[in-house]
Amino acid sequence: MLRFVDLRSDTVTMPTPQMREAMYRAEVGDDVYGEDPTVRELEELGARMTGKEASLFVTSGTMGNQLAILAHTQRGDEIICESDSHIFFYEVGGIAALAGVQARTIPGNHGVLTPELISAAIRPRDIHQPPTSLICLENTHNRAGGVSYPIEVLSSIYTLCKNNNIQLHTDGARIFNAAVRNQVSVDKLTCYTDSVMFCLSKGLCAPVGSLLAGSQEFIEKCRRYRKMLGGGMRQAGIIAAAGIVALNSMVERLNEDHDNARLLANAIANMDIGFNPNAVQTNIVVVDTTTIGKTAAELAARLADQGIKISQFGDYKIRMVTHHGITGDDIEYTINTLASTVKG
Ligand code: TLP
Repeated sequence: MLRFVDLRSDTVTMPTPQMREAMYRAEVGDDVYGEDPTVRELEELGARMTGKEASLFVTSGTMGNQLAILAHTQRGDEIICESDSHIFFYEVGGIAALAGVQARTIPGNHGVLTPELISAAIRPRDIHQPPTSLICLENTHNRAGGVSYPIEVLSSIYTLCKNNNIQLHTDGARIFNAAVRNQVSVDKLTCYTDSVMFCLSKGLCAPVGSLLAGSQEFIEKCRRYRKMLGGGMRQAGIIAAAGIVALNSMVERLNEDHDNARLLANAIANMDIGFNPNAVQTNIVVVDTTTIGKTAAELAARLADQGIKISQFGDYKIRMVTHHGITGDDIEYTINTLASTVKG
């Protein structure tokens, strides 16, 4: 029987039996009235873990990022983000359409911005120029292949922001992968940002939802914007219950996904296609297919014939993401299939 291995994304993870049980038993109420005890518990847990005053349960990572940008900026402002960041690349132009801000994009070093790069892009006070009001970092960086920021870089960027009276938002869709990679609790990363969005529905396996954390005042603003955008959910405790299980029991196991990504990376490095395995730090493996002599589409089709699904990240770029649904055997099968596809 053909094996089926879905490496397209960690968004394909399924809720665990413990999550389904918690969802079934969840106490619920109308969350727009602030009466859902399970949502409140999740939001308190998210705030506590990130060391922030408050957090807000939102439908998706995209909504969390967009609310943060709405709340941190005024129309006509400029925000700084990395050229390949999710906020710039994948959020449907929301920053322009919703917040009315423009992006100053800077290519990072494997997705990582430095204080020097950011500092050079901050606008001077000048009637002709838009004010820089927000810096957005992505940790881990998706398109760069799951790269995590060194903690000292986060700290110096935060200092730069404070010195320039600029807010700092972190797209931490996979911030728990970054925390596990750095062997620290997540608050050791989030102490260097004014707000952070993180996804419950990726490696942490919850079926739906993300949290946005920050100061009480910021979260109240975001709560209003969430309502404006139609994101006020009612008996949302049903899904929040899975989020609580995700935060309490799914963080440490991300190490397994990182180990599997490492196995895959080391094997690809042996395929003589100029792949640098050190670029892989967490659960994402991005491979340039140019030296294989095949486009991403060709490779994706060949692998799909063998039951392996991957993402195309460009004409000559593929992405494979390890997650809870991927076993060591799946990785071995992927390595063998990839090796013969690369040769053939
Ligand atoms: N990323 C998805 C796709 O949109 C590309 C994926 O499969 O990786 N920030 C980052 C860094 C993300 O990777 C994603 C999702 C989001 C935000 C948005 O989260 P959702 O999908 O919940 O809106």
